[in-house]
Amino acid sequence: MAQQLVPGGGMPDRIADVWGTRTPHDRDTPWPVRVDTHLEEGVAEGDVDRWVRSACVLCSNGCACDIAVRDGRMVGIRGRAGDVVNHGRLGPKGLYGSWQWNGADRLTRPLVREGGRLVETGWDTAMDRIVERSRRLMEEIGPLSHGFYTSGQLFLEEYYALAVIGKAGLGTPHMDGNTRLCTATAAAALKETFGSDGQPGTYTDIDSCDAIFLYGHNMAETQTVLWARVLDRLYGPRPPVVVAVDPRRTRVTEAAGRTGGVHLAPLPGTNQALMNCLVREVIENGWVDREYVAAHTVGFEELAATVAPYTPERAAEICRVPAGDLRRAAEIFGTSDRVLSTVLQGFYQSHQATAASCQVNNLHLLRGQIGRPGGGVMQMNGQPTAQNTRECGADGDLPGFRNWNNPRHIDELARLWNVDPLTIPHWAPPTHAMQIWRYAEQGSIRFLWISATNPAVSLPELPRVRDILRREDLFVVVQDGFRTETSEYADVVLPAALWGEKQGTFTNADRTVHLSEKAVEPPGEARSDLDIFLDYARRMDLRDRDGGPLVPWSSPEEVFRAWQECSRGRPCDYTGLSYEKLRGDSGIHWPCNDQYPDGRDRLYADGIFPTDPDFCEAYGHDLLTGGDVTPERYRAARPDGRAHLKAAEYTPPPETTGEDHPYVLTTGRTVYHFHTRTKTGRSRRLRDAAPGPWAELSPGDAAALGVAEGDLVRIESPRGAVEVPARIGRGRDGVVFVPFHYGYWDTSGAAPDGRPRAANEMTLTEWDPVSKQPVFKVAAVRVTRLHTPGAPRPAAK
Ligand SMILES: Nc1nc2c(c(=O)[nH]1)N[C@H]1C(S)=C(S)[C@@H](COP(=O)(O)OP(=O)(O)OC[C@H]3O[C@@H](n4cnc5c(=O)[nH]c(N)nc54)[C@H](O)[C@@H]3O)O[C@H]1N2
Ligand SMILES: Nc1nc2c(c(=O)[nH]1)N[C@H]1C(S)=C(S)[C@@H](COP(=O)(O)OP(=O)(O)OC[C@H]3O[C@@H](n4cnc5c(=O)[nH]c(N)nc54)[C@H](O)[C@@H]3O)O[C@H]1N2
Ligand code: SF4
Ligand SMILES: [Mo]
Repeated sequence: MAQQLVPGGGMPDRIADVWGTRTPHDRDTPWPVRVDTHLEEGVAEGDVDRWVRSACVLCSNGCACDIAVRDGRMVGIRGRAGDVVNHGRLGPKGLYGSWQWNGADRLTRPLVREGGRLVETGWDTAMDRIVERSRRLMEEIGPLSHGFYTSGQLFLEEYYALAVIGKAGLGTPHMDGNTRLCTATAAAALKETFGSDGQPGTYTDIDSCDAIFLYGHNMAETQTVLWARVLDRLYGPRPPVVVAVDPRRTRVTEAAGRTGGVHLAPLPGTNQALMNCLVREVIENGWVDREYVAAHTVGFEELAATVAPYTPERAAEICRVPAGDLRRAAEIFGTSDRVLSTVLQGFYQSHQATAASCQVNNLHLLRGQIGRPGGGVMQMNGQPTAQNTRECGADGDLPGFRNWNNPRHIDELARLWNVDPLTIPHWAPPTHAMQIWRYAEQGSIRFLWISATNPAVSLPELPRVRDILRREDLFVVVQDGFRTETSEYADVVLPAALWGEKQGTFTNADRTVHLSEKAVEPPGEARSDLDIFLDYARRMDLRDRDGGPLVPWSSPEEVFRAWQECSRGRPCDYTGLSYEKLRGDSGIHWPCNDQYPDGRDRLYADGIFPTDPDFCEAYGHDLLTGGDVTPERYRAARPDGRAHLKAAEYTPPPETTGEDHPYVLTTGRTVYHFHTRTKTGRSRRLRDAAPGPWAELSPGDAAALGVAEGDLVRIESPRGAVEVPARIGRGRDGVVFVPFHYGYWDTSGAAPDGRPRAANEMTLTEWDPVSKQPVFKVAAVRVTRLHTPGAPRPAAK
């Protein structure tokens, strides 16, 4: 077993060596174990009092770990050797960002707004204010006055409690997660094609694939441990070929070159044209598995007709990639024995997000590459617990992947919760986040409860978001472990216990469920999100139809048991799990039930999909317009267990470049920070590794603009601007990349040096018509050089 002790002294330095030492292996052999450990400076393994079971919550990979506790404090972390997900490994965020914020400037008491300022108070005062406002609005306006904007970072039990409170207690359809910004398209693409959410593939597929396609997914930086798994195949015998679709040069796209694969670098916003071409090529060249398609899919004729005009030459012109590269990529897909695909934000955060992601599913169905070892699709998640937001219905879904448009599914929930079915909002789809913010802007939502997300940095078009949060008629509750850009607008701020300070379960991107135990006490009066939600329900006196308490639970495990009942018989069946079982060697995949007592790692091996009209999660949409497919039309298509091959034309992005704004802006991540940095920004190592924002320009564009490395540049869209140093190198001509991690720590919209720097100052309020996921990856901007560091700055305006 390899050991990577990463001691406090800083060697081996996993900032410099992000993926750690290689442990190469052959195809179809198990990924070797390598245990990564990091302890606080001055702490040796022998000093640790206890190791407490958990899994990392700094991305969707869900690496299993143990938290080191000493004198009641978290002092280190170690990967779990026996876990299916990571085989002991951890990445830089897991090692240096997961617990190092403890002891920092946490929220320890509730805050309420008094005379314009936030002041500390006790829980009773804070909760009374919330309940008083909530009751008044419920009486005067009704449930439509209430909106809940939650997260992909709470625990399953917290989402389920919140979902029941919102849907069966208050009866508001206005509940969604920041998962709308993150994995709404993963869910949508899975529903459209397979009839329900649920990741078909599993990480083990990496160990046996012959080709791996990454679509808009910078896995090397955003799922570092998964990339280490890929690297260990690339360095071993019989490595897979890598194909990467990304406008920038990244470690992933470099691997494509090295393995004899292809790097396709489309102009941002043109994925659908590229995908239509790949699908066309697979069909035209006779690489389709006709038998599989006939037995297990519907919609082939329409798909073939839609993609027919997308010749490599036509796609090359739209996407500005060489036609030969498109042909080569299609050939690799069409002729490899076992292909694994992963899809993420380069596809999801665009205007034809669901359409393009469905084409990835289509390629797999056309080749019968699904549910086989090494042959599968990963419609990735990003956040650690996004899967649970979706399955528990704390987003725009109903619990247990139930269909809002199927009255029998509503009746099931009503029976389970013992409420009138009419209480459960189902006259229209649940409200998506972008619409929730719109209702707040228009004044119909008057009460907005924000938990575990920082929208004043992460939503698009921040000048607008700040205006909404500032509205006098909007009562804002913010529940977080820290003060954030968003909390500064709140009427009430609730101090939440964070990871390591509370117990609960969560599910990663390949459906592996982990139990995270409480390692230490939360600081001051901070409480778990579950306790806060349950306290609200008690104070609101929410009751079922017999007058009993609607949410009678008091511990996470009780909520978990209630959730298991809710999941019974659904695709995400948890009935075979228990906290005790999750205390075994490894996390366990759902479904886990009588049929699959140890969990099912790969779905759809039998070619039977959850598309039956009585069972499916959704009847789907027109991919181009987002128009609903009616239940009648869906039934008439008789999918009955077959998957849908869905098609759509390419359309140009909502904002295109012109004379005023000649560059395309795209945004994303760096390996060293997580989102708005509330945790990683409090870790010295990660902060030092990436202390501030920048704009990445191609060498050609930099030369044309007269910009040298480090020069301060102003990037400006029709909505806002940032002023940040330039980095030269990895973009394609015409494309500027800005990381979205850097906010302000106060509400002014400018950093301490007075310069705006949040990427979302510039992004636009547009979304994919099906998934409603915002378009973070395309905006039109102009670029101006401001000055060279060292040279005197222009006088302040
Ligand atoms: N280090 C780190 N890891 C993380 C996170 C983090 O904040 N930091 N966050 C986690 C979360 S919540 C998420 S959602 C994931 C996101 O993980 P990723 O999706 O891998 O991350 P991004 O950087 O947002 O975008 C991926 C790539 O999309 C490319 N791209 C931009 N526009 C286009 C386009 O039009 N077409 C194509 N094909 N590609 C395009 C960008 O160049 C970028 O390299 O990461 C997770 N892991
Ligand atoms: N321009 C641009 N914008 C983007 C993206 C992009 O690629 N480009 N990506 C989008 C994506 S994919 C995502 S996921 C979002 C992420 O955006 P956010 O969700 O806003 O980002 P985070 O910084 O993770 O915010 C989570 C907050 O929850 C708090 N928190 C953590 N754990 C807990 C807990 O247990 N309880 C409570 N109550 N609070 C907790 C943290 O302190 C933090 O303040 O950003 C989106 N915005
Ligand atoms: S890959 Fe993701 S889950 Fe694993 S250690 Fe890194 S941040 Fe944590
Ligand atoms: Mo995300």
